[in-house]
Order: sequence, then C-alpha cells, then structure tokens
Amino acid sequence: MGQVTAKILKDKILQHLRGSLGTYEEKASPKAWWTATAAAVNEYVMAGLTETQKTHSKHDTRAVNYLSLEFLMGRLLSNNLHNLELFDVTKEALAECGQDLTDLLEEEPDMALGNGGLGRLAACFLDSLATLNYPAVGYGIHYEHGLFEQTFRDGRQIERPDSWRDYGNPWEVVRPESNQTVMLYGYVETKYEDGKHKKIWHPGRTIKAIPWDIPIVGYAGSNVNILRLWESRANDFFDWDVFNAGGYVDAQLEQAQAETISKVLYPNDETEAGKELRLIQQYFFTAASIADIMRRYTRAHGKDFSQFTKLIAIQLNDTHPAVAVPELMRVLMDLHDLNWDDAWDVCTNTFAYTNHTLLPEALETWSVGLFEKVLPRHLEIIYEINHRFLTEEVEKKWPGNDEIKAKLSIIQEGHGRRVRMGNLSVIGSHKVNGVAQIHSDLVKSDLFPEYNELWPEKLINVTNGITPRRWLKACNPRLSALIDEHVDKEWPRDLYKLKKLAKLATNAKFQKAYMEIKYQNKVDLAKVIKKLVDVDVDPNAIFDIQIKRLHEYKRQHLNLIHIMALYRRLLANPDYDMAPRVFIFGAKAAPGYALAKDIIYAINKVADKINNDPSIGGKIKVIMLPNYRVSLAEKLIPAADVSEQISTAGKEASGTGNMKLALNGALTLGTLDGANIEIAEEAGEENCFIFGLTVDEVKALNEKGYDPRAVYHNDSEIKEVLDWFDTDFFTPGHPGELSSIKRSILDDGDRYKVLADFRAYSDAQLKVDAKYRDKKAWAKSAIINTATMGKFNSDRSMEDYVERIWNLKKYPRS
Ligand code: 26Q
Repeated sequence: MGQVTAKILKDKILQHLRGSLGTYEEKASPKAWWTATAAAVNEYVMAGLTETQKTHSKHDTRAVNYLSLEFLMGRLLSNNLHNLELFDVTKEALAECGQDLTDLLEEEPDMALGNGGLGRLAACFLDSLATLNYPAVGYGIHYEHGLFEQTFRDGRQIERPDSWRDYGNPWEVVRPESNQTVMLYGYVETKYEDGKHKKIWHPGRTIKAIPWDIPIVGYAGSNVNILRLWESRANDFFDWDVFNAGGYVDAQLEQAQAETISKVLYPNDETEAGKELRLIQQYFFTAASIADIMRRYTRAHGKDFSQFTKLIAIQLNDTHPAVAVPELMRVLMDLHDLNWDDAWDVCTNTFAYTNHTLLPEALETWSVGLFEKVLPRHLEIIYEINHRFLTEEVEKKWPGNDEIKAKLSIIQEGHGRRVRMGNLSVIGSHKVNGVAQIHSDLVKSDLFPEYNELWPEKLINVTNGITPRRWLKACNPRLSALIDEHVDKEWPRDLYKLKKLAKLATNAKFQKAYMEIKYQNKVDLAKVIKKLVDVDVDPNAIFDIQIKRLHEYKRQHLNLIHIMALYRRLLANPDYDMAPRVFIFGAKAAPGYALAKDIIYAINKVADKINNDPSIGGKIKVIMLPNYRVSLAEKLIPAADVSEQISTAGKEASGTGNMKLALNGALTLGTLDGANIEIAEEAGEENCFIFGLTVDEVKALNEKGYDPRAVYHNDSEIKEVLDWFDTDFFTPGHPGELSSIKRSILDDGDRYKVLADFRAYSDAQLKVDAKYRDKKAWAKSAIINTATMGKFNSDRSMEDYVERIWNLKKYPRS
C-alpha cells in the first residue's frame, strides 16, 4: 500500500458521499459521513483481502476453521483504521471536511452477534490470527437480530430487538454463488448395494444457506482473513412445488420458517434452553460450514481424502457446533463412500473442542426424541460412535464396569434419554482445552476424569487472551501514546514489551503522567455517565467497575450487599472515613432469568436511594449503565481504578474482562478463580486484592455442610443488610420487591457462597480504600499491572493453539 495521504482519503470520502450516497458536504448527515468514510476505508480492506486470498490458494495452505455460534465483533471502523494504520490520516482528512472522527465512530452500531465472553473471545482470536498471518476462517450465523438492546423502565430491565443492519453494513459482502443447501427432518433409507449397506437420508425440508463475508483486518500490514456468516433462506424449488399445488399461503409459511433460523441470537449464556430452533441453528451453520470446507478441499484434491487432515483443522467453540462430528462422518461415508474407520480417523484428527464452563446446568444435552426428529441420520451415527466407543475402548480399559460406561456414554439413560454434547465432543476430538489453568485442571479432575485416564494427552490448557489492538491501542489512546514514548511503537505486536514499564513504576514523573491519563479517562467517562443516567460523579473518586453478564455465580449481589453495608455505616456515622467511591455496573440478564433481573432491579433501586441521599456527602455513587456492550466497555475499561472479579472460586472458567481492565491499569479485586489466578501471578499479589474461599475451601465447605443462616445470625452487619431487602426502604410503598435476593441466600442455600465470602470481601475493600489514599503506592501497582499483562495477549493464546492443537504455518502477504 503506497503512502496514503489525507488528501487521497478526503477525495475518496467525498467521492463516496456524492457517487454512492447521493448527497454532498453541506447536506450530509453524520450517518452519511460515517458510511462514506467506511466505504473509503473498505477499498484498502478489500485490497488486503484479495492479496491474502491469492497467497492462500497459491500455497494450498493448512487452515483452521473456527466454528462458533457467536462472534461479538463490536464496531469495526475504529478497529480497521487502527489495524490499517490509517487512523490519524483519516482523522485529518475528516477534519478538513469539518467532521470529527471520534464523533463519527459513534454512528456505527455494534455488531453484537454474541452474548459475552465466549463470543468476544472468538472475535479477539480472529484479530490475532490475521495479525499473525495464520490462514483461518471464522464460521457462524448471520443473525438478523443480535443480542437484545437493554433499557430500564422504573429500574427493571426491558429488552428491545437489536437491529444492527437497519442502515446496511458496509463491511460485509454477500456471496450468493457460494450458497449451500442444508437438510432437516425426514427419514433414513437403508439400501443394499454392491454388497454394502448404503444410507440415504430423505430430508423433510431443505434450507438454503447464503454466506456473508466480513473481512478481518490484521494489524499493520498483516493478512486479511474472512469471517463467514450464514443466513437462512427458503429453498426456491421447495417453495414452487407447494405454490403450484395451490398452496400460496403454505409457501409463504415455509419461507417464513426457513428465514426464522438466522433471525435471532439466543440470549442465554451459561444455560441450556433445549429448544428445537436452537438445535436447528446449530446444525444449520455447522452443516453449511462443513459443506463449504468440503467444497474448497475437493476443488483442490477431488475425492482423495488422504490430505484432509493435513490441510484442515476445525475448532469447536464449546459444544454448540458439536453436531459437526456426526455431520463430517455422514458426509465422508454417505456422500463420499469412505468406510467407518477411515472416516472416523479423519474426524478425530480434524476436530478439537474448547470447553468454557463447568456449571452443570450449562452442559448441553438434547432429548433423543427431538434429535431423532430433526437429524435422524445423525442420531444413527451417534449411536454407532457410542457403541464402538463403549465396547472397544471403555470395555477394554474398565472390563465389566457399567457405572463408568453409563457415565462416559454419549447417551444419558433414564426418563427421557438425552444426547450429551460434551461427551460427543471429547470422543470426536483429538484435543480438548480449558480456557485458564485452574479451569483446565478442573476439567481433568472433576468434569472428565475418566476421559483423562483413557486419553492422558487429550485434555490440555490454553489460557484465554485479548487483543491489545482493540483493548489498549484503540480504546485508550492517551495511555497508548505514553507507551509509544517510553517503550516503542511495536508493543501492539509484542505485548511482553510492556515489561519495560515496570522500571518506571516508582518514577515520580512517570507516575504523574500515568495517573493524569487515568484521571482524564475518568473525566471522559463521567461525561458518558452524565449523559446516560444523568448522575454527576467526581473523577477524583475511586472508579470501581463490575462489567459482565449478570449471573449469580459472578456475584454482582455480593458487590451490592457490600455497597448497602457501606451505606449503613455512613448512615450510622456520617464521619465514617472512606475515600469517595463510584460503583459502576454494566450487565445484561438473560430475559428468562428472574433472579438476575431482580438483582438489576435491586442495583437500580439502591442506586436511586444512595445517589439522592444528601446526608452521605456524595461519598458513594452507584451507577448501573444501560445496554452494556463492546462499545461501552471500550469507554469504561480505560477509566477503571478497581476491577471487580468476584466469582465463587471454581465457577468462572477464565474471564477476559479481568485481563482488559488490568492491562489498562485497574487493580483486580478478585477471588482465586479463572484467569484471576494467572493475573495475580503475573502482576504479583501485592498489586491485586485477592480474597475469599479457594476452590478447595469451597469444596471442603460443601462437604462439611454450609449453613448460610449461621453466618447471618453471627454477623450483625450481614443480618441488617439482608433484612433491609424485606423492607420498603429502597422501594417506597412496595416492601418485598427485593426479597428474592435474600431468599436465594437464606432459603435456597446460598449456592454461590455470598455470605461465606462477605467478610473477606469487605476486608479487601478496606485495603482498596487504604491503598487509594497512598497515591504513590496506588500508581506503582497500576503501572505494574499494565507492565505485566503481556501474557494475556490473544496472540499468545493463538500461538499456544497453533503449537498444541492446530499446527499451522504463517503465510505473510508477499
Ligand atoms: C446454550 C444453549 C442454548 C442457548 C445458549 C447457550 C449458551 C450461549 C452462550 C451457553 C453459553 C454461552 C456463553 C458462555 C460464555 O460466554 N462463557 C464464558 O467464556 C469465556 C471465554 O472463554 C470465559 O472467559 C468465561 O469465564 C465463560 O463464562
């Protein structure tokens, strides 16, 4: 790419404004300016894409195919500008047109095709794969509606549909010529031919899958890979049959049903819905993706499948695409005539599976009846996989042990037999990874111990990571400039370079510059808060931030109960000595998760009361921001002093917000859970606030019998705060509106050990307070956090996957 000047860009932008959008400088809306800018930038994106595609097909490269039901991409303009190194020059070009780039970036809707951590991880991985020049394709669903938009009405969460493509999406290219046909329902015929049984699946319905390609721009001259998202459409010939038989209305119905498949992202995270449409979504995108992979492979190699596993790796992002295992078996055997053993070899050498959860309610199972109705041939194949596995492998290792067989079987017996997708994924893959060291250890010891005995090399760890391009360079320009100055400009490629900052951690001048940046970021966030919830917050206060999906195991209610305890202390003693604190939350609750919604309501009600109580002198503010999403995270993270990572030990597989916050200089207030453990190892425990029960202590407590009521009766502060939930203090005239939280703790056994950890949490909060008043000590710890987060670069995660699982080579653009 030759030197791109502001003049060149300005001309391109104006050309798109006039030539594509039919408007002109004096008249154009901000949306039009944004669209024209994106179109101008897209010319460079597409040039990189073409070059990369050429390199890949010239070398017949081995590639990883990342199958995920979620890709939480967020906004792309700022990201693409940074990765193309065109940010400053575009800012200049727009300034010449009287436009401010920072304002225009706000015109872009988030691409919110995911719920939370798992979806954002997939997006960070794509960024890193392109940056490292690894051949990779992301496969997912082109949802018409991404994760719902959240508003609050009288403090309660209201969901509204997200329509991210209402004004079009300049980044995507539809490729109708690469469509696939996906079959559903029907029955299986067995034919006897040439001395062999042949299986023929006669589908009850067929659906068309249309691919939309989104270019993924690597950093600074790297590759441009593709994210391919499938949209469902009615199959034309199917419609016409019905239509011609006089069934015009039926044909419309068929079409509506077909198009329902890619309509909406399921908004649950960590829970299983068991809905037919969800299974169809899983199969729809998996089957289309495998057919696409097959098309590419057979174009180069015909029906010779001996090279398949050399060229193709498929990663299953959790069990959501696990039906890929029987699907690839079906394609190889039924369509390409491979025998079972050869097909099975191909499968197990192709697939690898990432586990993201240990929560029992989040482990996917499907009723055998539903599975058989939707995917009759796949159920047959699953039975055969299971039979061979149980008789050939399990029986050999544990002869006559029916208990182990029942546990390892893909089919869960009992009332209503079910297909266990986790077991299917482990059996069908050559590697299974957890997402942080402790999580992977628990996958081995607690979730899949027998599989680990059977295949000791299969279960491994790859600790998660985040892309430093989005989560530092783009979102925190002030800190990035300081790092450019004191490290060098290459740090976004090699985050370990930040280590150099550790030497400056006690340098008074550097501390001042670093903390001044934090202060300015807090000033910016204070403006956002004012605009969104109309509350004034003081940038000198501690900004204490908990941002993540709402879930009991993440314990936003532990944070809330502590806030209420602090408030009681202030009411009892207006001189109670504490540094002013702003507690900030961002969280969406799954629409069907009643207690999670009650916790949001409670936070809003407590916030109302506290923010409007003049008697506490503004020492506490509580902010619940609506519609937490990637673009809001980008404004919160640079301004955080404290990062709340307070899940019950053993429950949070990794967490990735913890990494983003620490990288931007927030001190972690956290339990020894997920990646917090590794963050504390890197930063040093003295630069974090670690508290609470460990995984082993949680286990011991469960074994001995945990009694939350005993804690309640022995700690008067806890008792008083919990009893507050039953009054109308925060909900005037409506006592009991907040009682469900108390009940979940006292009557339902406090599954997530909120009371067991409360005192340790409160003590840790006192240490946060004390340290914040020691400005130098705080600055030192904050700087060391930034300096030591090199490990959590998703580039490092990708290199680990390549080394331990994928075995890819780099192909830089020639
Ligand atoms: C399942 C069935 C039906 C409908 C929805 C789902 C579903 C959807 C999303 C189940 C789970 C998810 C998402 C899980 C998730 O985000 N897990 C998080 O993954 C992160 C990346 O590894 C980790 O850092 C987090 O610890 C983990 O909670």
